[in-house]
Amino acid sequence: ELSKWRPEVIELWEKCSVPETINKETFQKSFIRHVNTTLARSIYNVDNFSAYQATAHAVRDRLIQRWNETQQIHTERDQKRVYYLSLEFLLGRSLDNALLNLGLKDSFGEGVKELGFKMEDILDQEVDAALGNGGLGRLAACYMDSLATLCYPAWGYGVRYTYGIFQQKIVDGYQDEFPDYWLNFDNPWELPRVDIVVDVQFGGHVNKITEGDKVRHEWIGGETVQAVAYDVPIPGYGVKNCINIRLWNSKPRRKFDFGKFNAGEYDQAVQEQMKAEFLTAVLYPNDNHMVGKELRLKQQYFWVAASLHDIVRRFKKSQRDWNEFPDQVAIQLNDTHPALAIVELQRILVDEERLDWDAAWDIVTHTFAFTNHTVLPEAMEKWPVPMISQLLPRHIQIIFDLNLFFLQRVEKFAPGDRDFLARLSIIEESTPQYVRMAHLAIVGSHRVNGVAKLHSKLIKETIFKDFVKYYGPDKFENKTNGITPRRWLHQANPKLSELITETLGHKDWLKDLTLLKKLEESVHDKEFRRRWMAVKHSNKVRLAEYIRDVVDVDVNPNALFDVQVKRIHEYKRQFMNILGVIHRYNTIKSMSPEQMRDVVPRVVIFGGKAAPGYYIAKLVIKLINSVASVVNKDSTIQDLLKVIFIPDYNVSVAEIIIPASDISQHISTAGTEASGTSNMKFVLNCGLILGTVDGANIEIHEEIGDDNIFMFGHLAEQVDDLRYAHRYRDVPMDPHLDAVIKDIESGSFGEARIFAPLINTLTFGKDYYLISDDFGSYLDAQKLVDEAYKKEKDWVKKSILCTANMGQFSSDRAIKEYAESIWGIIPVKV
Ligand code: GPV
Repeated sequence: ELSKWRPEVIELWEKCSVPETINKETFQKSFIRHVNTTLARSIYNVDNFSAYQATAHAVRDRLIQRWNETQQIHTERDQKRVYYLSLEFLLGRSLDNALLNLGLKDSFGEGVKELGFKMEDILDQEVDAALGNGGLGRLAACYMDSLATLCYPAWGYGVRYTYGIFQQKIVDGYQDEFPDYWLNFDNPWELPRVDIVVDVQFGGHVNKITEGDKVRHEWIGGETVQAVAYDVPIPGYGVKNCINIRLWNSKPRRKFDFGKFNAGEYDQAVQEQMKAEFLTAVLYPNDNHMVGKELRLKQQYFWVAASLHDIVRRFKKSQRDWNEFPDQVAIQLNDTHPALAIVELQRILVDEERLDWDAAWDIVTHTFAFTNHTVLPEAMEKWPVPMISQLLPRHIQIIFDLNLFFLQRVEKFAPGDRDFLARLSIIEESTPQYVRMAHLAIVGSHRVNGVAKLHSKLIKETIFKDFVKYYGPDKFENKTNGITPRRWLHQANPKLSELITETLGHKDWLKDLTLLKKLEESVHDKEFRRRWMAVKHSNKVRLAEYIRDVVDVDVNPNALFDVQVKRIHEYKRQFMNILGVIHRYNTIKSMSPEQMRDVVPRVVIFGGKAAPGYYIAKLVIKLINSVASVVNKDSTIQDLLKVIFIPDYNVSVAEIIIPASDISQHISTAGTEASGTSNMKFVLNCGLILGTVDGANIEIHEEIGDDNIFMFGHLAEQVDDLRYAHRYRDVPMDPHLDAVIKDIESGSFGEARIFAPLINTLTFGKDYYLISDDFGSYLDAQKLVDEAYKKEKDWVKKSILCTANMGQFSSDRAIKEYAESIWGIIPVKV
């Protein structure tokens, strides 16, 4: 395609595109140029925010270069690519991460200092990109970091929400939600691609056209919404590779309804236009919970259709045969949110590319793979057939056809077993009928995976049991989650990172986390232990300052910091934690001064958002704050206990909290937390954990050993029987729990009637999450924590061994496993 230019032109391009060397001086030039031109400001009015913008733009210039080179070489080599489809990418801030991954932090830091700014202040200006709810969205972000760092040819596809996850404020102890209008001041981390626009169709009808002995289908009419691409560059660590997340934004078509316009209904014509923009306006704020809003289904199809169009267009450029599609393209479905992609690809191949049905289906099933992230029934996506029919009339036909052919094969496998057929069917035969998205995802994929060993075992034994019978066990795999050590240690905990690098004598551990193992040798080194503790202490001081700023409470950095930060959910049992806090409070209050001298002072820290419609979760927040306001001003307990609820927990707040924890809680009812990923972040940052036998806690336990973790509670295999007992027998409540409940009911923490619905979950609600069953062993485990914390030397050793044994939990390990056993892709290094 170069041939259209004269040689002199090409030469000039080459001369002008030599990348500038990057150092302090060239950075400063670039900074000032951006202040002057991009921001149209001058030395007279640069504040910290413009300094942030100018620095971000200077970094962005370098990212774009790398991004271009990466795309160029990936196109040239034309290797198989993976496309990671995720409705959520919880990226957080980008500047610090980009500076560290590009190795520019020191030189740029010097550069801004000489210009009269502090890098810390500049970094603090950035607003989080919070296009996700919790673990699922953050996992996607960690995976993009690893895909870039390991040089895989990969793209992310997502939605550019105008409003990310809501901001949480606490008013009178209750959660209030505020819109997260994160694009308020220009976003330097995205490149608008006004030239990349895809038409997405909704509604209309299907014509069946017979041509000889063939029939084809034509989907026409309805409305069209346009998808515009915004590209977000993701730099790898210590490599030139820089990959792309393409986020789609909806906008109205430029042509509009002139019929209405001419009829004098100008305002109505404009309103219709505005509706199109609304499609990508807001991220749905539910975690592990399905709410069947039509707009959400529209978002899903909009994003899937635009992404597949893009993927198919890229494939077609290479002029290959369609059979080669699965050799060039792997598509990973992050949960069932993008499951319609399976139907859309079949539609493109059959209706538009005119492949025959079976050939098309063979391509589809060799292309897709599906990750499941939960076994909770309320989280399983299903959409009413009438809703899909209205919005996507051709897709619903394809779904019924796929299901028919699938069930015909199942019928041959299990002749006459109608119940088996009904259980496997993609369609739930209720009134109205529903499409079960997980079933669609399994039938349309060649591989299905869970996200931790226990979870992957449970999906095979419970929700997908019948599919295992039909397909055999090999279609189902485990890929234990991982986290990126770049953000979650190097960036969030610079002091620990430095100490590790100095001790090991290299930085290679950031690309091969198993090298941390060597830290074990230093546990006997007294000076090393002193420095290790000093790092933890200074991180606790940093958190204490943050707590003073946001909630105006003084906490003692020498106290044991006990943290539970994650989405508020009944299955995660923050309720059990705060009930335990009340028990501790009452125990201390009943002590003599001598006894009190033996108590380990504790700061119990909570953080997390509740879905706006989740009444019980919101009451848990209220209870935590009510307990906090009583405990924190009770001078009779001599600062032995403080309770803090940190508002608006998000990625950048997590970066302050996690390095400062002594102990963190991961206490879901066994079998309910698919994996958890913050458990990995805490342990990597040398915090011990108190956890149930659930999710990745189990594998962390295996790696770090019995002495360095506090595990308690019933096992997943006992849960059914325990629930049965609550349902059909009179199970006496744990006596300590009973005392705590009576205390709340007596009004010790404010008007008791407020908390009645919460307490009812334990009684009338049959204690579905088994708080009473685990309460005794929970309190016992907490006692062990206190005793262990008193033995300072041993505690530091445990802490070191935690970090040293976390090698397995890098997202690099996880991504390599996906690449090798599911996607079949190889690195292409720039
Ligand atoms: I489904 N997860 C989430 O954050 N949101 C969801 O809607 C669903 C799952 C989480 C799981 O709860 C975690 O256990 C897991 O670690 C995470 O997904 C990543 O796999």
